[in-house]
Amino acid sequence: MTATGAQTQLALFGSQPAFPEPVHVGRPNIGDRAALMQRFEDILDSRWLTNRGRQVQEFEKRLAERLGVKHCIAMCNATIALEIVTRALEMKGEVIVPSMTFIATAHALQWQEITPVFCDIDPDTHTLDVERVEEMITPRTTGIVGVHVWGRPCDIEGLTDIAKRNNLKLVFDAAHAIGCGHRGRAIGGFGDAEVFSFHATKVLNSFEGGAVTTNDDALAEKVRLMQNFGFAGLDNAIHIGTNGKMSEISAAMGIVSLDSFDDFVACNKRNYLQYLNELGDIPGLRFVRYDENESNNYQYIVLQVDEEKAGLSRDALIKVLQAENVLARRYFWPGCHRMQPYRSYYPHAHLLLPNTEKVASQLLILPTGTTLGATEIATICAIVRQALALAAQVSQHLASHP
Ligand code: T4K
Repeated sequence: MTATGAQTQLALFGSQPAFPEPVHVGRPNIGDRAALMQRFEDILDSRWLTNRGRQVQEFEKRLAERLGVKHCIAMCNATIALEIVTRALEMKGEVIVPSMTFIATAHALQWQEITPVFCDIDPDTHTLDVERVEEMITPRTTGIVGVHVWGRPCDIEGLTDIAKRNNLKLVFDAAHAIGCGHRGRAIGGFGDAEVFSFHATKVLNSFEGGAVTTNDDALAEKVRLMQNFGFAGLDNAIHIGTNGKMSEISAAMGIVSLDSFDDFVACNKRNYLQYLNELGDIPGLRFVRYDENESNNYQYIVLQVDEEKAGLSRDALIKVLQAENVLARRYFWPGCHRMQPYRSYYPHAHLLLPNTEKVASQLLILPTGTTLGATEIATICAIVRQALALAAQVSQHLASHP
């Protein structure tokens, strides 16, 4: 991918976009292709394509070792993994979740006719506000699903304490958090269970995929049963179940991605530091920062735009970027509570979610990952700087010509 240079003329004024091809958020990282092809050959030769073959077993073992957790159950995706683990934990009635998350977190509950009760977030961490969680508990509450959004851990101790005191199950949606740590421990072993996503857009991908991790032997056994139709041996279903299995080809991709994981993270970190360096001091722009005392995967470049100080709204900035072929995203706008079916079920939910509403209206996600280099990032930063400088000129002009 080539860009036309850091001192680009904005396409808004009739010139060519800075990037001839779209620059996406979520471009997949791809590891050693030869190693991947060899694994594909092995799968075909073995004629064992799914149902916990060698690749899935190896992927699960390596993930469990890396995360320091007793059990890792590979899944076809994180959404099904969330459905299975919350069901295995017998969550029902109401479950407290943030609205500031991908819709899958809420849908995994609603799909089972569990009511997702949307709770507000802390405006700085973007994760569940523990005090608000406590207030949302009712006699129908059976659990909490916290989300380590952007890979930054929830207030794990606070949520664990609330869950214990109120006899609630606690699951973490760790879809963003592979390779991230909390107080020196890898995400993966907290709560009753954690759920990862290895979707194509994630720092570690298996095309589609996910995993449940837990240190609870009985829960792991139940999740394994439930992901494979409840089968305990041949022709013997002993439990209700579904099909949550990961295929061999996905696991092969996962293993090859794991082999290159540290390189992917190093690249993400380089990109993140460049963005901070080039845009970090601009009034009205604030990047989500990662705690350098912990492990991070730096997979999301999250920029918060304060329109009053920046002179340009988040949505206007997105439009400028799009005109330049930079397809920034508005994760997680407008919040689950403003999407269906929740918008119809709870039309007043926004009244209890002021921080979610504000944050969701200000965030934009910028492209990163191994497909981007320093030149492309410099160009993206130049576009942002130019857009803000132009907005400032326009408002100065308007102020001096009332
Ligand atoms: N919990 C949380 C907190 C999550 O963020 C997610 C998923 C889940 C649970 C559920 O996990 P999974 O069941 O998916 O394992 C994308 C992903 O599809 C989704 O997995 C992810 N979160 C979410 C944050 O992003 P969309 O609707 O934005 O996808 P889409 O098709 O617009 O693509 C996103 C960007 O990636 C685009 O710029 C295009 C680019 N892309 C996408 C694919 C698939 C590529 O460049 N190549 C590709 O192969 O949800």
